[in-house]
Amino acid sequence: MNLEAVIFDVDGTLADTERDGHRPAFNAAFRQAGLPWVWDERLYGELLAVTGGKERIRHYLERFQPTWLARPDIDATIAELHRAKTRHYVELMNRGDIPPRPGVVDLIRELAAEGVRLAVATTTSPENVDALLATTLRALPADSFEVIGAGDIVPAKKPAPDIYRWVLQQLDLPGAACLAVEDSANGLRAALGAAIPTLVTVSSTTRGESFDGALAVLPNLAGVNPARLRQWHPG
Ligand code: XBP
Ligand code: MG
Repeated sequence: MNLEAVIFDVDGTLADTERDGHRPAFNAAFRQAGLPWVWDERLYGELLAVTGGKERIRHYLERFQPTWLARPDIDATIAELHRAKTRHYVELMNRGDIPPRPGVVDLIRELAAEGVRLAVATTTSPENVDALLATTLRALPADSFEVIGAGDIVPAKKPAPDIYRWVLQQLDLPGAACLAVEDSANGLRAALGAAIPTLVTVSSTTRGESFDGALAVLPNLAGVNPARLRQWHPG
């Protein structure tokens, strides 16, 4: 089947946002709420096993602050912390310090020029995707992605395949006509679960993960063009 669409993950794939954006934003939200919780790089690397910001905070509490989970207002507390985290993340992006990963902008431009359809499938909040498009990816037209699947639009986040299935439905394409680009084992599992051939571009937080089933595993997307994607795509 011809390659009709490429579906990009966001965090770690388009930019190194986990290390430079999400982690500091979580810490800023905790600080602002007067909480002594600090997620250093090592701990954050472990917490990344759980995707989704609200889910990650809950997972942290389960492991390290179990008494917090017994509080009657814990759901509201997590939701408020996460809203604050999103505000800090968007502010951080607006400072403009986070560059796209190598090869990302050229590849997206070249795919668009060849008429390949473009989409996003991410567990991150839609506000975060908008901020990334307006800052890190401002070299691209704002409407580069025809479909954006993000955040709570599906209840089960990666590694569940739901977000990829939702995007396929919006594109009205079978998985075999698409190619997904992911940086993590959770993301790879999600895309393969929706029967989408998947290329992996390893990020600073996913080195050392295992990527069985990927079409190829690359250090980044530098020099990757549509012709190479078609070679990898099973066709
Ligand atoms: C990204 C994530 C996200 C972000 C936080 O995974 O796991 O949860 O860390 O985003 P992927 P929110 O790259 O596979 O999409 O705080 O907005 O949920
Ligand atoms: Mg990712």
